Amino acid sequence: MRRWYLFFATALALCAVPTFAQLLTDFEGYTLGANGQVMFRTPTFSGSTSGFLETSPNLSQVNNEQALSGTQSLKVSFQFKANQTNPWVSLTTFNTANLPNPIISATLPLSLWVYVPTSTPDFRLTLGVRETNPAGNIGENGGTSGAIEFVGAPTKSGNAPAGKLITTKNQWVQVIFDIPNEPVVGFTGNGVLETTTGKFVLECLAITPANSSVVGPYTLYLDDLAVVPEPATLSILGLGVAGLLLRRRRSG
Ligand SMILES: [Ca+2]
Ligand SMILES: [Ca+2]
Repeated sequence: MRRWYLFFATALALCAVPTFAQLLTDFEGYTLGANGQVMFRTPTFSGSTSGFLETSPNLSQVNNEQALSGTQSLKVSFQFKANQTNPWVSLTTFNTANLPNPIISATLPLSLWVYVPTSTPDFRLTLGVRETNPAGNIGENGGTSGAIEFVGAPTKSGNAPAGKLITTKNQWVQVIFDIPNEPVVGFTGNGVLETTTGKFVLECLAITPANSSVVGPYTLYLDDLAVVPEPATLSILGLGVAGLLLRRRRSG
């Protein structure tokens, strides 16, 4: 009887873990070639950073050149003008036609996958969250009112945040912003994460060149943005299951 219970509890725990991730988008089902239409605007859309950029390339485009899940991802491509001070790009979700201003959790990590071709120079990736106190579900439109904080960057130069350094080329890499435990620096905000609802809006991905004098072009692919369980929660759950099995063995 207890053995069955243990088996059932273990199976339940193992099954529950993967389904807990809440997918924001995998870019499947959207028209190939759609540019600035799915979650993210084109690189030059944000007035905060458009002055740093050449007008071409200017892509946030649904494509099938690379994909982690399915056959599609989002191809992002841009180039900086020469001789810019503290250049960066705000790849914003501001009122995009599809999946605008998506709500994310303030207490759970945001995961995304990035593929960087060899030709793209190294860059840093930062998560911009907007404190809109959204009440909706994860992934729904959380609105555009509130201050913006940079998550995953301890410092910024000018307004260019020094987020996670991305150097791996030619393969999909998972980038996790463990929101409750990341360094935070203010953009329009005060550098402190604040929410009355336990949620934020994913306002932008900030891309900062590792070497500010390297103009690019920068091309990268994004896929499978999701709110995922805390790594610690997974470990504790795993330890709990292992502990149960061990106890069962010892007592048996
Ligand atoms: Ca995909
Ligand atoms: Ca704040």
